[in-house]
Amino acid sequence: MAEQAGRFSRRAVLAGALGAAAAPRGISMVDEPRLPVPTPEQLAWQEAELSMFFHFGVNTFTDREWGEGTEDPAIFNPERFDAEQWVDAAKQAGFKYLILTAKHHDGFCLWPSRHTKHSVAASPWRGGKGDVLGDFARAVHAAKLKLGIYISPWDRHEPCYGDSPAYNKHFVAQLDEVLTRYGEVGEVWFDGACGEGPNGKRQEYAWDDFYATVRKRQPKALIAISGPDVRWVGNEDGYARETEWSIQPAPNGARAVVDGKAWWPAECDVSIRPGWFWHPTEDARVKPLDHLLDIYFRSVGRNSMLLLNVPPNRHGLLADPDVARLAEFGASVRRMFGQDLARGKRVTSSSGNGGALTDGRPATHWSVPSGLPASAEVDLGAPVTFDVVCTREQISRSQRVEAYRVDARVDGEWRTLVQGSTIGRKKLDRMKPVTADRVRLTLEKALAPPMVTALSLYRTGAPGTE
Ligand code: FUL
Repeated sequence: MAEQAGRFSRRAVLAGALGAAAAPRGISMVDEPRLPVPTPEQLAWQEAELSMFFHFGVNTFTDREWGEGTEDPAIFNPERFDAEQWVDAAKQAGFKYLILTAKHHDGFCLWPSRHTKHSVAASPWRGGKGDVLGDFARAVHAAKLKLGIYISPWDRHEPCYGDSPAYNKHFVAQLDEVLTRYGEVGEVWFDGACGEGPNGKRQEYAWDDFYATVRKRQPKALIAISGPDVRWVGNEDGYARETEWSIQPAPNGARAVVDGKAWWPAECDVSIRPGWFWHPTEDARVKPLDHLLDIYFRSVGRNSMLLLNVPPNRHGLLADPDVARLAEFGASVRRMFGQDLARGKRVTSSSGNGGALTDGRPATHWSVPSGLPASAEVDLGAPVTFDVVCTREQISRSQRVEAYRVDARVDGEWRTLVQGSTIGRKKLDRMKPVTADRVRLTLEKALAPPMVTALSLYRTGAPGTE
């Protein structure tokens, strides 16, 4: 019941964006239309592809998903806590932004906050001198990865919750702490969940104050989910839609608005286990490798960031099955995309510089100044077998392609392999293995003159290509 309320609230915050699967209207293909583009931080974030969530706190010790706020800090004692172990496992598997639940809905703070007694300082762990967020931040920075902080506005412990001005002040003070004590922060993750306060009053969050605090203290941090820089994809399965636009109706707080639209790319959150927190019975329910790879194709391969949750256990460590699965996942992704079979192959295009598609250089793109459809044909020289076609747009110049097609010449006959819609940062199309000596990309419809940086071919053996 409560859980439903939380999910609904987050949806409500995003109402307007979620229905926007279709192309943003009102823009026609003219020479250089005004389209929103990513900030440098959004661009770097999208290039990173993989981020990891660590749900950890009193729920880890109570076997619950949502705490009540009445948990005794005495239960928090992860006696072998080692943030470096978490960070190593994430880094080896290719994850670049690591986000810790510094405070979940139960209100227990994983850092010693001056504004509440309900924190690690009241726990027996390290004699009350420990700081989970501090150790985590140090390990993330030492590994040269990006630090992310999840801090729940909904707080079931804090007595002033529900007295809106008082609680908003309290929350801003806590935000200020986590944003000033731990070095550079790359992402701040706000959940929209908003329950009743103990006094029966409903808390009205002062989002503008929250955003202003982040902008002031960490101008480079992306504000995610209930925030204007990164958009929740709308489910917790890790799946984006086939058609996924980073151009969206501008949310409140957007940095740059162009004709009512902003750059608001999607993030796909999902847990490696059934729950967000660690539960003793779920060590045997870590998602199989094929499931995780399928998620990769449906998130990263659909113009989105994957945010995979891996919850530490009561020892304060990632459990063995999760560590093993992450290593398999990282190795599989590296192997699958290790060799681009189209790299360096000759391209003939109906217009523009099609050669940019196979030159392996992200900075160059095939630019089609006017007139669609336009096509570019890759001569593979000899029959080549592949099962994934990867296309990429030059998103520093916005997202433009609305419809494309991929055809291949198999035994002298052309056949259509893909009839697609959006491309965006990266589109991965899976198929049964195809052996072809020529592959043709046709751009059929676009908001503006398309700029496509890459057409790559891979033999992956991935799930969905059997
Ligand atoms: C949800 C929360 O209520 C869950 O507990 C979890 O933190 C998930 C990522 O977001 O809305």
